[in-house]
Amino acid sequence: MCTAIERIVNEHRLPEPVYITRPNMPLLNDYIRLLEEIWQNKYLTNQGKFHKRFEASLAQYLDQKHVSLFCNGTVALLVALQALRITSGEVITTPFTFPATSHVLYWNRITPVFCDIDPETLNIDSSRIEELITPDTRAILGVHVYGTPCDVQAIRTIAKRHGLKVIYDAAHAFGTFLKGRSVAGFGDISMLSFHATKPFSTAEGGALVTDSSSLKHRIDSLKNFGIAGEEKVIGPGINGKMSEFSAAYGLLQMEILEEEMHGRAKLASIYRENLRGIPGLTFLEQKPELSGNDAYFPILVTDTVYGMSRDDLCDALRRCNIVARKYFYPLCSRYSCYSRLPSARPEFLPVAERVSKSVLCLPLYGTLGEETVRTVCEILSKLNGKVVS
Ligand code: T4K
Repeated sequence: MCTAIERIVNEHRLPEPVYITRPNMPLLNDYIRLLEEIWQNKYLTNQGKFHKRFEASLAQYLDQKHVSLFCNGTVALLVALQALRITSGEVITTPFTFPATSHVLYWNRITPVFCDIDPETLNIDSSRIEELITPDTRAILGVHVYGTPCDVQAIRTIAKRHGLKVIYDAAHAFGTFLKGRSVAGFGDISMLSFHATKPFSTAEGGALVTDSSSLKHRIDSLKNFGIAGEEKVIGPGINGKMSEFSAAYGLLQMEILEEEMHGRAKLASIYRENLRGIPGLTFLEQKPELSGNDAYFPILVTDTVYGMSRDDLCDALRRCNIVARKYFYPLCSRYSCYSRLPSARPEFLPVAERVSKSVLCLPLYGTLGEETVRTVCEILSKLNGKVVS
């Protein structure tokens, strides 16, 4: 590492690691009060009182007809495919996502067909979907990456034209609203993740959202071993249930959600203000029609302009105790389990390849101090142009 970088690291190194995220936890005493109720009821899982209350509050907050709670987002997505009876053929999806998105297809014996992404939104490029449709295509699985909605209208039109289902991995999109409508409400089914690393969390947890009563019924039995009555099993289900401990925690999360969103929005605006104009660094611009959740703050590093590669920048930040993350590198299409698929060839995915090699997510969570964000920006500004020897 060159001396100029060494000097910046020594000057700005933070005393403790600053992680990409930290969960916003409710007051312990508030949770203890709910735990006392659980202790009294002795109902720990299987659609108990807290589960019912949490499901209803989420449906109300999202303004959606049906929400089904799950033990995590991955199992929820597995069940979404089963509920739509998509268990063979091909599904068109994005390679620029967390492994779970492709893996649920594989676990359902479906071949993922990777589509390139839009350079503006970093989501599946709707203008490239139709060329990938074959007689085996069953559905489109979009991901609202970093909470930015996919081109939902174009995808709906394509799906209608070709008789395909639409599923959204909305793991990042809880609390985002497009023209006032929850981003969790698009497609036949949307999946939410409430993992500890999300702005809204139940430690582990997730949900499926649909406006179809019959799908809600099928989802609820599939996540409970396929049971549809004491003496009735409608199909090979799984155990995807959320416990009362997570549901009670989720209810308390709803009370502190606004504060978390507010904190994130403020910090994201400080990032934007201070990073704008640093040569070779760009970030996603805010859209007036979108009320976002600031789940992540991704920057894209153009090494030839910034003077340092994304990987060297990530290393330099780590030396300053700033634990930025390369979400999402490598692309799913690069994993050994998918890299031999025809659609996984890098030359078919030029935008996704470029973005995954240049993206870096900076720390962002409600309780991250403003001063820390300013320090991260100062370091990014000072590192600009410092060539790694
Ligand atoms: N689809 C998409 C697009 C997703 O992004 C995800 C999950 C899914 C589907 C699947 O949903 P779930 O089945 O998980 O509900 C994390 C999360 O595990 C994962 O949920 C999330 N996406 C992904 C983007 O990030 P890691 O392996 O990068 O997390 P980890 O353990 O390195 O944690 C990051 C930082 O967060 C830590 O350095 C410190 C902090 N942290 C983490 C945990 C777990 C805490 O402060 N407390 C904690 O309890 O995957």
